[in-house]
Amino acid sequence: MHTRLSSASKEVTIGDDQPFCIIGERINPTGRRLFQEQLRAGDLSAIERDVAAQVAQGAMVLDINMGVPLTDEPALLRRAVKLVQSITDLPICIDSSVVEALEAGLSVYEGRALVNSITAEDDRMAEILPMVKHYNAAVIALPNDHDEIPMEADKRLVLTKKILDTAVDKYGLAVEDIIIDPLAMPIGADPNIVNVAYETIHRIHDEYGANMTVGASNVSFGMPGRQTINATFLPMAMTVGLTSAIMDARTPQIVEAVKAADLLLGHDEWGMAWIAAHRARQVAEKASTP
Ligand code: THG
Repeated sequence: MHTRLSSASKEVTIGDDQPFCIIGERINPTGRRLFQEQLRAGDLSAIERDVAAQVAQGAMVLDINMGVPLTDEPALLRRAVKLVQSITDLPICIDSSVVEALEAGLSVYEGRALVNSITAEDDRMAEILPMVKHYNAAVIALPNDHDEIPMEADKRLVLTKKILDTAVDKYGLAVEDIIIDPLAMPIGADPNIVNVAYETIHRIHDEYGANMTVGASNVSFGMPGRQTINATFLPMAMTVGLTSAIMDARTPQIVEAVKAADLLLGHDEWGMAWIAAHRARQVAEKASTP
């Protein structure tokens, strides 16, 4: 099962026989007050630094979320998509809860985008899936109903089936163009909630072979030592079938944990990527030593 994303000049393939797809989470104003103020004033310059930092550490796709209260989100997202595409060739994940903003982003995007996201609600699917089809994009789907986030894997599986059936039978999408988000929630809120995510990932992989992504930083929210928790969560999720994550791509500890898991799970034959990254670090170190 391969999900293809692209920019004007670069293609990325997500699949369970591919290196894990690292989607950089950073271009998102949630919890960043200064960035929110800048965006409100129409200043998008921080995005250029966010792109550079994520690209340098190994992001393969970039998530863009422009959800700032009291702004024209469609206009902001349109500008952000254009800006990011002018400085990097990585494909983009267009992240918004506002349908008009998703449409604005898609309308200027060059390539095959990832739309983030739909839920299992009929009205949400009816608004967004025809657009995904029209723009030949792929889409992230959350097994959520109305306002309820199901706490059991069984319910998440039922909603996943509903989404896949609806997207394929009613809106003519291919299963490989639906990326399921099995819902990663803070471990601090419930000691069993990450086990529920692992069970959901395992069963979706078994039953549908679908590609999946999660907001990986969610699991450590409110805990100390977030980076270690994130760097442990991801390889464990990879062993049960997670194929990508919207994650902190700027922290080497987390990215290296994912790359080591790729190697150990047979997605980096002969350690070619692992060894090449090591050599590149050696060269960079040598160059910076006087
Ligand atoms: N699923 C899907 N999409 C998503 C999420 C998901 N998009 C948004 C979010 N969840 C994933 N993105 C982020 C982005 C940033 C952080 C977490 C998730 C984050 N930010 C720092 C914090 O809150 O501590 C603040 C940033 C800073 O100040 O440096 O952790 O689950 N489909």
